[in-house]
Amino acid sequence: MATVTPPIPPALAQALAQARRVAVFTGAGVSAESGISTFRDPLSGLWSRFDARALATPEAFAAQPDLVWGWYEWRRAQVARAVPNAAHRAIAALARLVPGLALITQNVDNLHERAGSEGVIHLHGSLHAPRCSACGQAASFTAAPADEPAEGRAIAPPACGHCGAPIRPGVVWFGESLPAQAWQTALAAAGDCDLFLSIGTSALVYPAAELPLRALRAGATVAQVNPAATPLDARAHFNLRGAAADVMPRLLAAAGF
Ligand code: BV8
Ligand code: ZN
Repeated sequence: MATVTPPIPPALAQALAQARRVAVFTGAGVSAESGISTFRDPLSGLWSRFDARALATPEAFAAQPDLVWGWYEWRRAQVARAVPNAAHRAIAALARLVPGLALITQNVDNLHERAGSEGVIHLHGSLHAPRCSACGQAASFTAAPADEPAEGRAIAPPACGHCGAPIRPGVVWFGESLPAQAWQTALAAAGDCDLFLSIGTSALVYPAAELPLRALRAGATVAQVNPAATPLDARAHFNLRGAAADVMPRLLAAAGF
């Protein structure tokens, strides 16, 4: 993808410099420059190699637990090999510079945390919070992810130590509700912020994609960082057509941070 380096609009830099409460909303694109596959990019997107929407469902896990668990273990290995990029680091730095910052992510990786962000709101769960598919008991990984599980390799999920049912990934699958606490916290942050930054998301998955619209309705300034257009383009006040790891450090610098 050609990296463009859009200039930072002075009005956006000023909005960030003066913001009292900032909500940052991230999707797979913020981890793309760390080498984590996004869902939709035609070249590397998970969709192109797996039918991710077919795998990221309770029905798929019930029907093919080994294939689904193997896919998530492959993704967990990908994350373990990755390092946070300049976008993750700029977002972590921003939290130390503005009075109130809420970081809401759709991602299931732990790169925001490894960049130093705290209190990350995971709307769609985490690769690092496996739990029993029956009794819900939290499980811990018995081993590091297989070094290089071949994509699509089936791996039998471990059995729950409490009830013996298969352990499942701690993510929110399509058709499943979002964690109530995370969703309520994210809604409140979107409704309360004066600047909402949507970074690296195709803005297609609901209800998460409601958040920038809620911020708009509440009168916040909404800016988007994405090399490609999304349905949010028509509504956002600012569309920075560029890569997050390039734009985010420049946005902080333009704001005088
Ligand atoms: C629910 C965890 C109901 C698992 C995920 C029709 C209309 C509206 C909604 C629906 C519908 N049919 C079904 C639904 C509901 C469904 C949904 O929204 N489907 C979509 C596909 C239409 N939603 C659900 O099922 C949700 N639950 O609705 O529950 C309910 C209600 C009450 C009671 C019971 C049930 C649950 C959705 C959560 C699914 N889980 N993830 C896993 O990871 O495996 S979603 C998953 O996909 C991600 O978490 C993420 O949210 C989404 C992918 O989106 P992005 O993060 O945006 O990534 P994507 O690849 O799409 O885009 C990357 C972007 O980055 C691109 O724009 C690209 O240009 C950009 N980019 C690339 N490089 C860079 C970059 N940007 C910046 N810098 C770069 N370098
Ligand atoms: Zn159990």
